[in-house]
Amino acid sequence: MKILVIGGDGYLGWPTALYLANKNFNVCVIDNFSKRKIELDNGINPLHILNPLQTRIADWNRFVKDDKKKIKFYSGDILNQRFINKVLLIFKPDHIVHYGEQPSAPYSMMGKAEAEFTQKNNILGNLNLLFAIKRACPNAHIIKLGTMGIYGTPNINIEEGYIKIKHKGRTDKTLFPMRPQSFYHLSKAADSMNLDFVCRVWGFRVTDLHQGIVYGVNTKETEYREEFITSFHYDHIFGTVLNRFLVQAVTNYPLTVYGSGKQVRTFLNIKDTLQCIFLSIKNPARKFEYKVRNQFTEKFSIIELAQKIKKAGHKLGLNVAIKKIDNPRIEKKKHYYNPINKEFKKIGMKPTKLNETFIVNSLKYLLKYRDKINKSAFYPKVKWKNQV
Ligand code: USQ
Repeated sequence: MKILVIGGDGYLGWPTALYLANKNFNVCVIDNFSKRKIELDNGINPLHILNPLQTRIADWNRFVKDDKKKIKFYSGDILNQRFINKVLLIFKPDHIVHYGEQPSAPYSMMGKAEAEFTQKNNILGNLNLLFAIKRACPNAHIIKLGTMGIYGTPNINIEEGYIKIKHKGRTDKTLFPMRPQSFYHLSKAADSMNLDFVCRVWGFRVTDLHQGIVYGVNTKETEYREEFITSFHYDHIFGTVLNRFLVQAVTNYPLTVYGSGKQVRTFLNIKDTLQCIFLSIKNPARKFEYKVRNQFTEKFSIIELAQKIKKAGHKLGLNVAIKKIDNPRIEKKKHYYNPINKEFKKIGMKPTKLNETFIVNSLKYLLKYRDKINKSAFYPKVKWKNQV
């Protein structure tokens, strides 16, 4: 079975490619390296400086020896219609795992240029992909990385993609209302609308994974060798909250809780992201089906997370402090939050819980790299209100 991974250089794309290749899927990876450019422009680095993707793939292919586990690679941008057409015509994938988007909410809120780049890259890239699939492999199953952030924080339970509505005595089923909180999250909402549309009109098969906040440094394959490590960020642009708190804890930097910390979000371990991709391949959407799965395992308030890390840090003798700072984002201080995630459970998802052992082990791992951490990248510099 052939699988194309778009965005194979990223935090999730790279471990996904290794994981699927290791399961003997025929994997091809593409990437436009736009995240590396944003890193350069903003003077930020992931924890480990990574070799170019070509080198990492060559290292992997030498390491696995078995031809079935080797990964193919094309460098290019899905904003270039000819490039993505060509890749699909040559490779003819059965499944396309689409991570190839600008993934940072703060980046998208820096200013007009960054908002425009995010929306163009994500929405038009996705649109090009849909047209390329129509031409080259209309039966391919798309597994698209969406986000829980498209729903916002509504005062009702968040269903998986759809909601039944009753209006003036009549009922219907419609996409769940979307109220995203950044230009990045908005781009994913637009993607979802386009994906739903091509299922209804062209008979496409799409699984849209509305994923929560991912945490964790390593997966089984990235631990095989140092060269296989993934792009782990802790800075204020690409670092997500739990990963940032873990890194802050090992450098004695107070955990940066935004606002009251009472905002609640959904989370999952990076290993569970891979499990969810595998389950989505095994349980694909049918023709004309736009299948939405809410992809998370647990929910926590931000302050609850900070307290968990503080407690685990103390076990290691770390002096972890928590500091509430002005929230640079526009978020509700306190809100109802009850998202549903039954769809993955139905198909056999085995959640990895965020327990103290995991936190302690992550801190022990990060302590080894304490001297490489750039503390000046922690403080949030992008303010939602100041966008020009
Ligand atoms: N937060 C803090 N302190 C920090 C960083 C964040 O309190 O140092 C808070 C934020 O105010 C927010 C929450 O933590 O309430 C989550 O922020 P985040 O930066 O971890 O995550 P977010 O910007 O929402 O985006 C991340 C990924 C994105 C993915 C999304 C899933 O970058 O690609 O789509 O998580 S979700 O949040 O469910 O939409």
